[in-house]
Amino acid sequence: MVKPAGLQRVWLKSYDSSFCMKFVDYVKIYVKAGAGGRGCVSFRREKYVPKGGPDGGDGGKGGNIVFRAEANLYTLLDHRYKKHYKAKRGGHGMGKNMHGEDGGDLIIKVPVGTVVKEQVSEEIIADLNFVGKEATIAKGGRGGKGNAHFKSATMQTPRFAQPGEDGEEAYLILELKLLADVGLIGRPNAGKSTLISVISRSRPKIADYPFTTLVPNLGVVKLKDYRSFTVADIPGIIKNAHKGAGLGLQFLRHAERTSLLLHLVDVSEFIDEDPIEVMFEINRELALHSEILASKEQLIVGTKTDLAGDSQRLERLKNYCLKENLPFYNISAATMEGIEGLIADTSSRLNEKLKG
Ligand SMILES: Nc1nc2c(ncn2[C@@H]2O[C@H](COP(=O)(O)OP(=O)(O)OP(=O)(O)O)[C@@H](O)[C@H]2O)c(=O)[nH]1
Ligand SMILES: [Mg+2]
Repeated sequence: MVKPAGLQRVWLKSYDSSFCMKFVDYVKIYVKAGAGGRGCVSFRREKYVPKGGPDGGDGGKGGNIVFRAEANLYTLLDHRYKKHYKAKRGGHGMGKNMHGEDGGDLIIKVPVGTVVKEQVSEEIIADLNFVGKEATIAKGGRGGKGNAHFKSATMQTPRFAQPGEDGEEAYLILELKLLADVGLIGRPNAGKSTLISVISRSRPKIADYPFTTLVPNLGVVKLKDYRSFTVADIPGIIKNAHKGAGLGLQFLRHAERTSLLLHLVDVSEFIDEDPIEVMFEINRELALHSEILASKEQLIVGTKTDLAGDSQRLERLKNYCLKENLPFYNISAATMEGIEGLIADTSSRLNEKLKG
C-alpha cells in the first residue's frame, strides 16, 4: 500500500522531535545483587550404609551487579524506563553434597563516560571512561555452608546449615559526561553546529534560529597527518542560563572533561551587541557552573567572517584578544577561511597537553 504523502510527513516530524528525547544524561536507579543460596541439611541414605553422615551441599553465590561501558551506546535512555535491577540469587545447596548454582552477574550496559554515584552522598563510585571498562557496584551474597561442613568428631550429625548472605543494594545516580577532547561553546546561533559539520562527519541540524541544537553532538576530526580528535557541539548558552534561562547549563557537564574549549563568537555585522561583552557573558555563566570549566584553556573564535562587513566587530574582538594575550582565530564556515589553521592549532595544543 502506498502511504499518502501527508502521513509520511507526520512520521518524519515526530521522529525528529523525539530524537532529543532519546538523549538522557542523568538518571537515578536502584540495584540489588543476588542473595547467596541456603546451605542444605541432608544425610546420606543408602542401602547398606546406615547413618551415612551429613551430605548437605553449599548454597551458590548470588550474582553481582556489574556496569560495563559499551562503545555503541550514546544515552542513558534505557535506564529512564527500567530503574530497578536485581541480580539472580544463588541456588540452594542440595543433598549428596551438591552445590547450588551461582546466580551469575547482571551486566548493566552504559555509554562510555558514565559516572556512577551514590545517591545520598553523591560520592563517585565508578567512572566508566573507556570502552569495555567494568565495575562491580554491588556484590552478591556468599552461599551458606551445607551441613557437611560442620561434621566433626564431636558433632557427627549436624542438623543445621548456614543461610546465604544477602546481596548488597545501592541507590545510584548515573551521570553521562561525554568524553571529547574539545568542546564548542558559545551563544545560540554562533555557528557551533556549522563548524562541527564542516570539520567532521557529524551532521547536526543547523538553522538560523536559537536553540537549534537541543542535545550535544559528537564529531571526530581527522587531520591529514592521521592525527584525530573528538569534538562536542554543546547547546547554546545565554545570559542567566545558571538560573535556567534557555536550556540552562545542564549540558555543560559534557564540556567538563574536555581538554580545550573553542569559544565561538559571532562577529557578523547583523548583531548589535559588543562581541567582547558576549564573550564575557558566556564566561560568567561558565564560572557560575563550575570553576574547573571556567579555568579551562579557551581559544576564542570569531565566526561568520564572511558577514563581518564594515562593522568592526571582528577587529574589536581580535584587538582585545591580542591585548589580553588570548589565542584568537577568525573563521567562516561558508568560505572555509581560517578553518584549517584553527584545526591544526587545536590539534597541536591537544598534543602538547598530552605530552605535558
Ligand atoms: N554566512 C555564514 N553563515 C553561517 C556561518 N556559520 C554558521 N552560519 C549560519 O548561522 C546560523 C546558525 O548556525 P548554527 O551552526 O546552527 O549555530 P549554533 O551555534 O549551532 O546554534 P544553536 O544550535 O542554536 O546553539 C545558520 O543559519 C548557519 O547557516 C558562516 O561561517 N557564515
Ligand atoms: Mg547548533
